[in-house]
Amino acid sequence: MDKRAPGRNAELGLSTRAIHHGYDPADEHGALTPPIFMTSTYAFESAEAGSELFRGERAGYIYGRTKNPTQALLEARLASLEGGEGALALASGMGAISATMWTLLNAGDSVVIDRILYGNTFAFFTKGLSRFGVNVRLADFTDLDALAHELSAAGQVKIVYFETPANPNLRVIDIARVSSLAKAAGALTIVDNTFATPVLQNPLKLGADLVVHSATKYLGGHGDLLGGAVVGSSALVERIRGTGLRALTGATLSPLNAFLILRGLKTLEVRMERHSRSALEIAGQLERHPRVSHVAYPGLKSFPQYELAQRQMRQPGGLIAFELEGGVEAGMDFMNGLELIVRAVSLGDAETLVQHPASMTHATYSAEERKRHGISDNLFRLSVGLENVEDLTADIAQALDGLRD
Ligand code: 4LM
Repeated sequence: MDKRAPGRNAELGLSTRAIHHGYDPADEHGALTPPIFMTSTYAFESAEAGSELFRGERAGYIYGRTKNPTQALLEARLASLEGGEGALALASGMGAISATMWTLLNAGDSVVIDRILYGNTFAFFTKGLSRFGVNVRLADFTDLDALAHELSAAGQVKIVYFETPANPNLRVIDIARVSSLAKAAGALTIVDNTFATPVLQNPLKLGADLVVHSATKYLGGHGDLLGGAVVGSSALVERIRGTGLRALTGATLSPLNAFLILRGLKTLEVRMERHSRSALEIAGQLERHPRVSHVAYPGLKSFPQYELAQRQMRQPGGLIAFELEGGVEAGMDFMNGLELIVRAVSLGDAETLVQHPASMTHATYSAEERKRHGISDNLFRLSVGLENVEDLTADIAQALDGLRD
């Protein structure tokens, strides 16, 4: 579409770009759907051409670890949706995060990370990178004074890293204000936009330098693949491709999965609307139920950062965190009492999923760390899917009503 309407793409709507950007059927025998290039390597026109490709004197494909045409189309679309110059597709969200950090950091560098992160991201920083001489410091990013203090106390900070909404308790971080504090301190801001997706917010437009994604979640959208992405300036993204992907992780997305994510992107906007609408209804149902002691959902007026969420996010998203009267035991009984909703980690799928962060996705935090960081052991997380909402509310009602007194 960019070829047929050069210069017009920026004006096109998000779904239009998710469906058309970067592909012209005329280039591929008129095929409506872009082909999957299942190839590991590429034939060089001549021996000299191969050498020129390696020296960067000629554009083209060399080997599938770093570039593939199906991935390239996915990368163009993700860059367009997030408002970045470039994007890099990787094998998983953890692949995207590790390739990025290993490219940008050296032993002796400092990073400041938010206290609430997906469990394995937290482990990557605090138990992984820290083993290689990176100084990993933690701050509560909802407290901007504390963050500013940490930025000055840590010496020169290279990277400021957070998720918003954060996994698992959905705390919302002010992207514009954190980015400007980081910039003033000479640090790059990196935001994990997995929970929101580019449909709900665009961190790059609010001052962030890079966005990372677990494409396993909403971008793929169907629970049938693992994938990841990094989006930002071409210079940063190409550095991550050349170092973090090519030499340090080899975390390459398969062409088939690139195709599946491209397919998922076509319905991303309509899916996010449905996820958000159903989640708002379910969050209200939970809030009204006497067995539920706490509900965290950015679309509820009772959410402590409701105003910020309204300002920063176009819709509140599909994830809800909640606690029941009776704590973990009641929550486990609730999970076991569900008949339609599936007990599983991950999120962003068509199926509604429920899990217990303290013993599942956030078991990488010690009990002491969870307490210190404000991740309640009683918290349960619901990823609201695309089923008919009345079937979901009925399942939740019967599981809550079935709890022992
Ligand atoms: C989960 N999450 O929470 P891969 N960033 C965020 C995430 O939630 C995740 C990743 C990165 C869950 C997985 C089991 C905000 C993952 C890591 O799983 O490596 O694609 O993404 O349930």
